[in-house]
Amino acid sequence: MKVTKVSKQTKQKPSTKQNYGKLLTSTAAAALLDVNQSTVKRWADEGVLKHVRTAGGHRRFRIEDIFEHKKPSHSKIEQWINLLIDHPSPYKVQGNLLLLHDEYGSWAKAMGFITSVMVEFGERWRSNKIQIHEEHLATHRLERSIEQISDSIQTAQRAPLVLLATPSQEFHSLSLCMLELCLKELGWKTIYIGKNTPTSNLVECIKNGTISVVALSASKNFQDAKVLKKIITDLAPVCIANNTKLWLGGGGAWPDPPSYGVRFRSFLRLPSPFDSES
Ligand code: B12
Repeated sequence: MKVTKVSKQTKQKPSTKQNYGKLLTSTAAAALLDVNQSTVKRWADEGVLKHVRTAGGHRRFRIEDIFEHKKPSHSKIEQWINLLIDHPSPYKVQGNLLLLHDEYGSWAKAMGFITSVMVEFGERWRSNKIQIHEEHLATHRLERSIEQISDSIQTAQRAPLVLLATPSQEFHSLSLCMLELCLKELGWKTIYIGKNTPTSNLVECIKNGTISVVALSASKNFQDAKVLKKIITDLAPVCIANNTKLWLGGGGAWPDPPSYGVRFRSFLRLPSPFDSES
């Protein structure tokens, strides 16, 4: 979905803002959607929920967009949770993922929706509404289905290579599978190192000289900001020496902005390998 910016210029042209009708704050939108304010902000930033920005940078929502979002999304998240804990065949999950891609128009947007499903999974697990084995089964099934779709996407032999990993002690690797799918759609080649990867191993891989980007994911569970900062400090010189970019994503406590590399908050702003900046 498109995010329209109400910038300083549009302030001088009030008709644009007037055309957008009565606007709601994040708090009001959250109350209508029966979720907390941070969820509304995340949905807005991921492009899942349409919004505009005020000149001061605050998110504002149209009531029509809130109602449009409320109907399908809530029941859709519920349907996905039921699908994943209901011992589905991998084909059924894959089929539903492909339909989701059709509906959203890109894997980046579809994976934004799947993130919302996983966040809800986490909430239900935390409040004991879902048992550990159900969460494990669902994550594993989803991971395998996403991997199979990724494997079926061909990218050019000479396309630039992105290495995907999570840092030491980080076991939340589903985000990497989701990222891999988004990257392959854009035309990147990927190498999946996966979870719990020591920085020293990443350094060795970068020194190989064939990697264009190292993409690291740290989940919300990784709140040790010092450790994450040190990973960046250790990787930066070897990345610079080998002309390798560093992308940092997930809800972990990465410094923002980092001393080297780019901090991502969703899959939406991933560059294409054909962009001159990539
Ligand atoms: C599945 C899951 C697990 C699985 C992971 C399996 C796997 N293969 O991934 C297992 C069972 C291993 C697990 C373990 C644990 N988990 Co867990 N887990 C989850 C769950 C439900 C989903 C994780 C996920 O995939 N999220 C979806 C990803 C894609 O979201 P994201 O990380 O925010 O990333 C977003 C963006 O930043 C971007 N992105 C991510 N990475 C990157 C990278 C790049 C380069 C880019 C461009 C973008 C990008 O994509 C996403 C889209 O917006 C979450 C719930 C949640 N809120 O996420 C809990 C959760 C993260 N886990 C939690 C906990 C507590 C744990 C354990 C400590 C439990 C325990 N007592 O053992 C352990 C810790 C293990 C460890 N050391 O890492 C808590 C963390 C609480 C907190 N501190 O806030 C959560 C939030 C659950 C909860 N509600 O309480 N978990």
